[in-house]
Amino acid sequence: MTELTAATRTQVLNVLREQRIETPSWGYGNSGTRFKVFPQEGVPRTPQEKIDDAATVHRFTGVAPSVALHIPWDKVDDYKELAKYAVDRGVSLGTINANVFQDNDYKLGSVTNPDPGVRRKAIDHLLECVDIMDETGSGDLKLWFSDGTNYPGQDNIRDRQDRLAVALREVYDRLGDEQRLVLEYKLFEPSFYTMDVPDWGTSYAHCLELGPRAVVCIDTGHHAPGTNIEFIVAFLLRAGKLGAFDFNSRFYADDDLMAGAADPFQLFRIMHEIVQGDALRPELGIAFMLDQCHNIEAKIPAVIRSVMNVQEATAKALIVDATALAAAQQAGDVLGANAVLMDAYNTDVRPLLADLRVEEGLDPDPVAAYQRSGYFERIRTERADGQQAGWGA
Ligand code: LRH
Ligand code: MN
Repeated sequence: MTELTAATRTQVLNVLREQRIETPSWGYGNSGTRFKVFPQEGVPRTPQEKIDDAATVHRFTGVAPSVALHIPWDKVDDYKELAKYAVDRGVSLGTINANVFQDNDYKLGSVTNPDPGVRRKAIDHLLECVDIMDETGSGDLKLWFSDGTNYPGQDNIRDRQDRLAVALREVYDRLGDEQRLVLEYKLFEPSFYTMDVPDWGTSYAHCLELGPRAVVCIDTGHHAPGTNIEFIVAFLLRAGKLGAFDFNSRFYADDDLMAGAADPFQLFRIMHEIVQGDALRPELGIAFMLDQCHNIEAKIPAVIRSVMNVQEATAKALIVDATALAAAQQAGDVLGANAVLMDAYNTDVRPLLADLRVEEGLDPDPVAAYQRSGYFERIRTERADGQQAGWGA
């Protein structure tokens, strides 16, 4: 149990008060697996209703003031109006996620497709997403490509990298001065032999080639089992190329379960590298987002719980006795150093976070407060008819 001095406690609370966790619009819609998508009562039908749910999460947690959009799942006629709709409800529109993974033309790839016509179509969608960012005032364009191959010989691996580089260059050059390209990698699925951006190294190399406003997105579900993600965090932080996180958790593959649910210790180790790198400061520009699917659990409470899991991992990382840790590391005291970290991890920080919420005028237990609010009962009735939002896959 790590004891906190009053000064440290105040410092930790100040950092936690400034934490910002972006929630995904698609986390409020229906989602599932290839076997089944289970609809739920009260699921939003429009981008506006997804924003209402995101605003509700922010109302109860105080640290989720922006919502990421996915195009075309959140397509509207007037994005300026949608941005105002969000602001009027206390949130802002965040990262714009492009989608070149659901069109029939992209079977053999989007920007890496052997067919130049298909590549053009995909690049035009990415450029359209930058136009949308100009409307919403979003800073980040997040690119994840399902592009890859399923069988050896299916296509030329190097040619696909050349095609990818050409597309990324065109999009990068279109960005405004305050805008960034955030390149997300994924080891496999939906392609099962090669993915064209399979790992952090490939994303990092393309981002280096592009320029300073190209950064890497780490989705915690996109690695081979056993991958030491906090090493990737430390490396990219040192290189100034860590741009964003898609937090979720998994037991096996890209399970997209609630952040911190499957492996809270891993989330703590990741946040420990962030805290050590002093990377929670907003000016570092690292976007902390959730990217999850709530296939069987109630969606809004699941997002609230996930935000709280990230807060708890962060609070544990912030209470690590950095002086004692550095001393033990310098002394080669292996067990001592590990014990300092485990002390913090094994410290119950929930009372600290409950106090913070009370200081911020929030209920100490956001999930219980949401359950008592009647919000679900209201949306269940209001949204009884109409087409529920989903991935449209
Ligand atoms: C791909 C991914 C990507 C999103 C999608 C919803 O697996 O992580 O970040 O576009 O999920
Ligand atoms: Mn993701």
